[in-house]
Formats: sequence, C-alpha cells, structure tokens
Amino acid sequence: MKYDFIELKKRNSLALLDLKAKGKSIVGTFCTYSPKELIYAAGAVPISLCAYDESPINAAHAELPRNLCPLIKASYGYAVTKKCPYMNASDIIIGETTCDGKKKMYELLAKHKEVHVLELPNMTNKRSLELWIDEMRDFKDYLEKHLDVKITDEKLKETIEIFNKERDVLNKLMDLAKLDPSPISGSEMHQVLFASDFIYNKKEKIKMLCSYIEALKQKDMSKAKHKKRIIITGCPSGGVYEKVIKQIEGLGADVVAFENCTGTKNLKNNISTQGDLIENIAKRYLKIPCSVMYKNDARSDVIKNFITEYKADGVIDIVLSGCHTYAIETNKIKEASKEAGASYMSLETDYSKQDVGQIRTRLEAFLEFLD
Ligand code: BJ8
Repeated sequence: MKYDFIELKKRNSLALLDLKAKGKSIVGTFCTYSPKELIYAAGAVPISLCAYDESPINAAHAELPRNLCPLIKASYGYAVTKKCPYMNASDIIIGETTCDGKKKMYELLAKHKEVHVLELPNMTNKRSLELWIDEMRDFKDYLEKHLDVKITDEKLKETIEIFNKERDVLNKLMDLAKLDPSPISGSEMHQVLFASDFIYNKKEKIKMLCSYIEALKQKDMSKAKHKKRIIITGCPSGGVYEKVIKQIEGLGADVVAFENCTGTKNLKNNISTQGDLIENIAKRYLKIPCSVMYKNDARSDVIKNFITEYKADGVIDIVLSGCHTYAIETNKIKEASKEAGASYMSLETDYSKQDVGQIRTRLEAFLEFLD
C-alpha cells in the first residue's frame, strides 16, 4: 500500500471544491484555537487558511506593515490576490483575538469575506474559561444561524468522538519518533501533519494513518544509525519547512518532535463526551500552550517533558520575523531546554529564500556543537 498523504490531500481538495459546488459550506480558520468540532457538527468543512508561501506577501503591503509576521501578510495577500482556492471557497472565516497582527488583519479581511472573530481570553484562569465557554455557546448559535442548521448534542458528541480518534492516531504516529532510531523522519512527519489539516474525509484519513503506523512499526531499523535528535518548537513551521526541517536532515540530524501548531499544539488533549459538551470543548481549547497567553508556563513544561520522552539533544525555536510573543518566550524556552539537558537555539526567519545559506551555517554550527 502506498501512503501518499500529499496525494490524498490533493484528492480531498478537488473533492472539496466539488462538494462546495454542490452546496457544502466551507469555513476557513487561521488558528489552532478554532473549535473545529463545532464547525464539523454544523455540517461544514473547516479548512486552514494560514498561508505558507512568499508569493502573496507583496499584495498585502499596501495595507499591512512590511515588518509584520509573514504568516499574516501571506494569508491576507491571498485574500487580496484571490489566488488561494480555499480562501475563495470559504463561506465564513473564523478568527480569534490572538496576536495583535492577526486581530488587525481580521478587521481588513472583513472587507473581503464574512468574518466571525471569537474573543479568546488572554489568560487561562476561571474567569477566562467562563468567557471562553460563553464564546463557544455564541459560536454555536452563530453557525446555526448562518448555515441554517441545528447542531444537536448527538451530532456534536459523534463529531467529538471522531476528532478524539483522529488526535489519538496522530499522537500514536508522533510517539513512534520516541524510538531511537526513529522509523519516521521529521520531514515525513511534517508532511503528514501538514497534509492532515486539508484531508476533510476523516474516516479515510484515520484508516490510512492506522495502516501507515503499522507499516512503520514493521520497518527494519537494525542497520539504522543513531543521529542527533532535535525538537522543533515556536511558530508554525509550514512556511520554513525547506530551509529549516529539510536542512537539519540534510546535515545528518533527525527532527523527532514538533512542539508547534503544525504538531502537538494541535493534537494534545481530547474532549470528554460526558456532561456539557460545549464546556468540554472550551476547556480543551483553552489548554493550548500558545505564546499569546499571559503566563504561558505550560509550554516550558511540555518542552521539558519532550526532551526526556524523545531523548532529544537539541531544541530549535522558530520565530517568524515580527512575532513578538514567540520572540519574548525564547529565553524561557532556552532555560527550560537547558534544565532538561538539551542545547537550544532560536532561529528568526521569514518566508523568503534570502537567508537559506545563513540558516544552514547556523544549523551546521549548532549540530556540530551537539557532538
Ligand atoms: S495557537 S501559534 S496558530 S496564534 S507567528 S500569526 S502568533 S505573529 S500563528 Fe498561532 Fe494560534 Fe498560537 Fe498556533 Fe501571530 Fe506569531 Fe505570526 Fe502566529
């Protein structure tokens, strides 16, 4: 069997646009805090609109500052150029009050699309949770009204179960990299996780993932050599995959975990199907350890645990240029990494190709230092 997740992603994208033509609603999202279960339970397809290439950025410069994070500029650039089929197909776009750049971008985006912004609290205390639960209830009402559907408890429970299963399977896949040597490379893992967001047919995806995991477990690793093991953390890595992940591997090291929104931030913590489902959804999403939160200590704890669990030698913290919250957290993550016995490097970059050589030199020096 061939495990081509990129091919499955392509097939799903085409089928999705076909479904759209037949009347299926598409809801664009920009953040891991988007409660996708509610969108799915409303009979719509949630699709990620975060852009990961440089090409639409220039189109955003008339309205957004040049020194803004490339993820925001590229995503907005696609709204302006209308060159992203997912953005074009989205009936509604969901935003959250995360970083300042994204918040202001959603104001501009509302000129192009129907935008609904969820008020994400800045903290994770009891009062914040109450606000977030209210937001989830309002969001359910909003979806019901705008999509002319009823989100029943039964449908929501069924959807939560599917998403829990999907998270379980993807976590099992990521757990395989705890083996030393790992049967899956970081770039393969990244490709699967990245494609995963665009494969809306969850049953087909779960089935393919389960048999992929079995095949990886059977892989003969007896001749594989030990390599230096790296954890990637920080901003989403989709736009810097070639210049960071691929270059690390090209230099002979292994990426064993992604503590970012391409990886574990998106996949940890399941949702209970007992009691108040909306409350359970709110609780799960508020646990995401993103740097936009005041006192985001949970991220340091995750890093420390990962270093032990994945037997990591080094942590590379990706900071997209202009992302102040992740930039400020670098010292905290450096300390956490050192405490757990791993070397640390922060890497500030954007979506351009200008710093490919410079990044290679820095990676070479860092990986050499691990020896
Ligand atoms: S949960 S990481 S997807 S906010 S990199 S746009 S924070 S300036 S992407 Fe993010 Fe949600 Fe957090 Fe994840 Fe702003 Fe930083 Fe750019 Fe960012």
